[in-house]
Amino acid sequence: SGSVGIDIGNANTVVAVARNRGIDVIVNEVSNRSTPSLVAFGPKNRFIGESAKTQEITNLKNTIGSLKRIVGRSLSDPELQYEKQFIPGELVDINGTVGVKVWYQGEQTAFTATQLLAMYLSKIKAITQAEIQMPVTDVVLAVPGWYTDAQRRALIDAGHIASLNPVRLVNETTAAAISYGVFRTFPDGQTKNVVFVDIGHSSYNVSVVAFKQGELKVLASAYDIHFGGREFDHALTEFFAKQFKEKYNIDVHENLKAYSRVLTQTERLKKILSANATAPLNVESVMNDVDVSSVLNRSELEELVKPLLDRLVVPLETAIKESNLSLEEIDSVELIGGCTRVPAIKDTISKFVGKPLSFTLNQDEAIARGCAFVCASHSPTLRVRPYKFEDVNQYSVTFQWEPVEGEDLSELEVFPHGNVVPSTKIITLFRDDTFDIEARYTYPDTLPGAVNTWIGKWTIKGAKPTEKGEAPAVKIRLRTDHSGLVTIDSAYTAVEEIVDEPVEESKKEGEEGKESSQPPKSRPVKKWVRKDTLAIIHGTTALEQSVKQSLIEKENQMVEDDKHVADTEDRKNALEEYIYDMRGKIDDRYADFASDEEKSKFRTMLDAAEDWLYDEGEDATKSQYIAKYDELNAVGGVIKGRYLQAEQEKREAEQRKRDE
Ligand code: ATP
Ligand code: K
Ligand code: MG
Repeated sequence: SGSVGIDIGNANTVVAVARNRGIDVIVNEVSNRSTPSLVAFGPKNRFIGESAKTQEITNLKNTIGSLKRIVGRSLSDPELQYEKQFIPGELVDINGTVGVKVWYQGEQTAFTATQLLAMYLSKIKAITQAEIQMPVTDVVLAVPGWYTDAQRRALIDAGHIASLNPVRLVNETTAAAISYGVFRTFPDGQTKNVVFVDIGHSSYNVSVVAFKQGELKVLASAYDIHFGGREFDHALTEFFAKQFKEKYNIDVHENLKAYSRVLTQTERLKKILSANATAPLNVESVMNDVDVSSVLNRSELEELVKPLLDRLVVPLETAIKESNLSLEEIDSVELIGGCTRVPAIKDTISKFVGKPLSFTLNQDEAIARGCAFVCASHSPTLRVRPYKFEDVNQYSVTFQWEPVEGEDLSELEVFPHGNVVPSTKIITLFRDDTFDIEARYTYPDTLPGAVNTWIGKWTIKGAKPTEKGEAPAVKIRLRTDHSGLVTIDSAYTAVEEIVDEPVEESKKEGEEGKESSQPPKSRPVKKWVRKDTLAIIHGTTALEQSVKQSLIEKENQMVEDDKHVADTEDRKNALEEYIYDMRGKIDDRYADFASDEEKSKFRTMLDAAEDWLYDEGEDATKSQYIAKYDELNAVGGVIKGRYLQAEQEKREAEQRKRDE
């Protein structure tokens, strides 16, 4: 299977694949290097990616975006109130997680955000497989560094539902840093400090990264989760909405489609203003048969988004401060993400850091490329240069337990903010029975919007009293793993025993290699000796295996349904084409190969089939189209056969002539 990296953007998703000769970004079915992150539903099938974008404006409520923003959240999350302004569909609760109501196959139904993301990933998988002509299972997915444990687990679940194997999650700016560092040389012993700024459609992430030859370390990261191109578009669209109310007496807020069309044109205008001083905006017959038009210049745009621009330096300031580097120690500032094309953003950042900005990386593809590299390094078949990278823990994690008598501690902040990721810490509890350990985020206020602080509960089974009737020491390996997931790796009982340990004698100069006549010295030391491995029952926000299995089956069924609809459409097109093709040829190429009676009969058949296609055959089944095709071809095929036969004889006769 290929080594695939996926940067799931809120607007566009980019896929890169690592092969022996390097890393390539793959193109989708319409040859684009990125695919709209949308899933839509119709009367018969789903539309995902490009096809979802094409039908978006005519099917707004059934076209779902913001997938990465809602996944792993519950309906009661206050953050979803903010998110609602970008989602025309209705959000609902499905077993404690957020879902979206849609019309699909003629019925009102709802899918969880995890399922919707799985549908999207399933399409991305199909696009990738078609392009690389290889099965795809192992993938590395990029996530915003601000994702919590629940969001990370939900994304992994989505990957599984799409029959993918997410071997690892990598924070987006870290992935960009990897593509920056891997193919660069840093002179011996030298460190280079680089700030990565990614401003995309929905979020603004910054990381300060220290590079050395063959490795990188993320020193600090900071975020503004409500800062991206969509906030710009929203501010500008509100301005135009107000202007149109005064100028044309229409309120585009009253009409979802009208608002959406203005929004689309506003985004276009915004992009034009990144390269031009002024830009026009026109929407024909936006509502009530009114055509609207306007014009905006760059300084007006900057004024309208001033509240956003005023916040721009905050994450930058935070990350640099936490990295303990001074501005002078920063060697360069690399910009990625579509929104960093806005001149005012570039100017403000450049002014703040007091140096020119760098655009070394491909700003749309760096993250996916970094992920593909990481996926390749996990692959047993691909050989890649070794590269070490360390990330940083964003949210402090506390583990807690029910204390037993004599125990004064019931919780411990194990992985503080700023801690290295991945990392392991062993704690010791004295227990002689099954017990639970839970993890939660220590500081709710630091999380990305108010979320449940609970991370998970692990039940550790099988500890028994020792021969002396005492509770044995249980060593518990707590971990933030390489995907940023909080977990308990293993647990085992251990006893302190006196062990003889050889003493390393410091050899005197000149004695090197001399045989020692004395027996090797050893001394008794107290040491923890590992005894029984204990079973752990994991209780996290991840889906249970049985639930996941049934969602995998559902997804596979929907893929089948989509395929069936696409096949039916193909058969219908084939029939239509056959009718037109044969109607032309019967009086031309095949004219001499059928009797007048045959031709007239065939023409009648073709006419009838055409009438059928535009009547009840408009919406027929796949087998009906096939049957109709075969019926025509039973007659047409014979005529065509005579023609081909004659052509063959002609060629043979010519060949004989040449041979003579
Ligand atoms: P996220 O990283 O938030 O998940 P994403 O990765 O999909 O989202 P990008 O593809 O990096 O986002 O950027 C998309 C955003 O960049 C859109 O809001 C788009 O309007 C904006 N954008 C793209 N080109 C330009 C441009 N020339 N000028 C201004 N903005 C632009
Ligand atoms: K993107
Ligand atoms: Mg992005």
